[in-house]
Amino acid sequence: MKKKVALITGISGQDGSYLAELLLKKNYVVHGVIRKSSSFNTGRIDHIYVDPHNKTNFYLHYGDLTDSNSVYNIINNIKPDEIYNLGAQSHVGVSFDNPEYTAEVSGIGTLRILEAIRFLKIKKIKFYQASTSELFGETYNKNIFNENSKFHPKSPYGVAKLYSFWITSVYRESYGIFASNGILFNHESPRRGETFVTRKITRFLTRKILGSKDILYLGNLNAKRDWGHAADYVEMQWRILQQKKPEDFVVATGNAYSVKQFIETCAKVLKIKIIWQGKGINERAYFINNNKKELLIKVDKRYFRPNEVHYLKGDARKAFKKLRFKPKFNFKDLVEDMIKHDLELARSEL
Ligand code: NAP
Ligand code: G4F
Repeated sequence: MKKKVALITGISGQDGSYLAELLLKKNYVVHGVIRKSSSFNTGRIDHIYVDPHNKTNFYLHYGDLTDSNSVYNIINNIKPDEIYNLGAQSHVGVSFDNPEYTAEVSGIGTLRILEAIRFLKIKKIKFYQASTSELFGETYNKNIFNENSKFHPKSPYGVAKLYSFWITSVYRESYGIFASNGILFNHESPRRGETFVTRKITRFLTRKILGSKDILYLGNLNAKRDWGHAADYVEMQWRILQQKKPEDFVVATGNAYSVKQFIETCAKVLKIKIIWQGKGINERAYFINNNKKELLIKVDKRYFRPNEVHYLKGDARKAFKKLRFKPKFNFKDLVEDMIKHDLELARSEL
């Protein structure tokens, strides 16, 4: 039987690397788009690339979502069965500093792919758009968001992704392209970028218990997120494209925890005692070790955003039913997985 061919933008990112592994296990030929960078940016996929088993089914191409020609040429050369558009400037905080670039990559980048599919008239292509819970932004009456909830993005990233969400829907309705949005709530893993809050915390705490003298500076400790595991969520990305008809799905766990609760769960897993003192900008966490109190975490307003999404919790009942979504990792499993990995990493750095 002819193998299915997938193209992944953002293959060097957290989700891209898990999705590539998943598709290779499912016997796909996987092509990925990587950017030219002055330093190595393929750390999450090097193990796939060097594995001799993947010699004839894993390919990387230089390209960029800001460059229409590269997007068009890659799609034209590969003629994939499925395209997963995971490439993005994906950091909400950074999007306030680079709003135009964020719009180009995370917004117009999606249009560039859809336009290539339209021009090339490759009917078989199924398109997945990495949409996000950042589309919801504001909490109105109900504290839980589903596919029918109102959108109210609160960052340049959220607005760029809102464009992508709607242009995906418009190309589906206007041109009959199989194009679906996965509206994914936060998902983390040991491969999460180190500037996102969960990984920033697990990297810091695991170094700390091995003797680091550093202090961690964080922003809003009270923000709540619905945190799942990336390995579970890429399976849903694939399942969304295996449906008979293109549709949009919310993917979430249905539980929300604050940044502070994330820290406390890490402390429990690491069996360390921390106490909190002060309020607001003066809030601090201390590490209690042999009855000695050592400063661990301080709030730093440099990490506050000009506009904050305070609360995100998803209602994924549609995905539970239609995609048979059953996450393997709960919140504690996720924290344990990240801590275990980062503890080994910290030890290897000693
Ligand atoms: P990530 O780790 O930040 O990965 C982003 C990927 O996009 C990287 O491979 C990056 O390449 C690539 N990229 C950045 N700019 C690009 C450009 N101009 N052209 C082509 N590729 C570019 O993000 P992630 O956590 O895996 O998330 C995957 C997707 O899901 C993103 O679109 C994100 O916005 C969306 N999403 C994520 C979450 C979440 O909680 N993780 C939730 C909802 C939606 P480099 O490695 O070279 O930087
Ligand atoms: O880890 P974060 O930066 O993730 P955020 O902003 O929720 O965005 C992530 O999830 C979205 C899905 O909802 C994705 F679309 C997006 O691509 C990305 O993957 O921040 C989480 C929360 C925020 O409220 C932030 O203000 O943590 C708060 N926070 C507190 N201190 C911090 C910090 N965030 C970061 N990055 N760094 C801090 O020091």
